[in-house]
Amino acid sequence: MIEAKLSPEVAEALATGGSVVALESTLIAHGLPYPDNFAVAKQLEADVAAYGAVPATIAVINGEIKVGLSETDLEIIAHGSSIRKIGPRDLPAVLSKKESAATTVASTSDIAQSVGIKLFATGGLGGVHRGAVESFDESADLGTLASTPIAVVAAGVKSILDVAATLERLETLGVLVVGYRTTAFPGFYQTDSGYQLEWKFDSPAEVADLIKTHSNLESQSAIVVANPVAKELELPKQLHDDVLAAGLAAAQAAGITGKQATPFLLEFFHRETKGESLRVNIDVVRSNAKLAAQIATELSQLR
Ligand code: PSU
Ligand code: MN
Repeated sequence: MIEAKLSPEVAEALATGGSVVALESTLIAHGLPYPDNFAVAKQLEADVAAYGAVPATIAVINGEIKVGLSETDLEIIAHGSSIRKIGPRDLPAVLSKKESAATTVASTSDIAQSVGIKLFATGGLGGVHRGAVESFDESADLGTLASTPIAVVAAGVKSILDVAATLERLETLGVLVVGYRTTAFPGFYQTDSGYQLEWKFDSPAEVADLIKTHSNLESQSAIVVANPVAKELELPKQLHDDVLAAGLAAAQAAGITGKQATPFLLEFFHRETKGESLRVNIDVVRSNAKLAAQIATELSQLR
């Protein structure tokens, strides 16, 4: 069993059937540069609250799993370069050593689900890396989503990945992926990845009903609610494709593999696009946090 320390607001909302949205800490610690990341962490919490839900940012602080962070906790995470990025398998090690760590989509989902949270908002999911046929690099996010009943609002998977292979793996693993107001699978920095989805849901109430139905069926997998960045806010395609090609080449030249790959490429994007990708990344996570809060609020009215 996962034992976590809930903030008073989160504990109260969970006890009274209120709406709660989980937020992850890896995107703060390793996905965004300091000090913007601290401001974004606060902004995401405010966005969730503005739509009537309680934000629950999740991390490990000094050997304790926390659901709902204090300002001091957020500071620790935001100064994250020295903080580990941990998946579910690392939890016992970091707790045992009484360290602090940032949780990924996988470990955040695991913890959130175990305390009774139904909605989780992030930027883009992890998935199958390019060249995975040789490297075997597939994010632990996928395995966890297969066995964790929670709804994750994300702008698809990061475009640095092999998107087609990731969609195939999600199908194999039994993870339902639905588009929010679209059947075009989002491409993280871009509205459309070029891949199609079979399902489209058009309002927070419709998604809440889907989550309720999934729960009635006692389905054990996650649902991915794919929420695209608005067309006028996306990263221009040519810029995206050029920077991605350069970033993949730079990662290879520098021998970057494994869990360093995602932070390296995100940082490369932020630097080479002179902050444009950072702006899109922030738009994406804010929009996902707001949608998750709206869905959570609808869901608490259904229950
Ligand atoms: N989405 C973002 N920024 C991020 C991540 C997702 O917008 O930094 C993080 C998530 O925590 C995700 C992780 O779980 O990257 C995946 O890393 P890997 O590919 O090493 O499993
Ligand atoms: Mn990996």
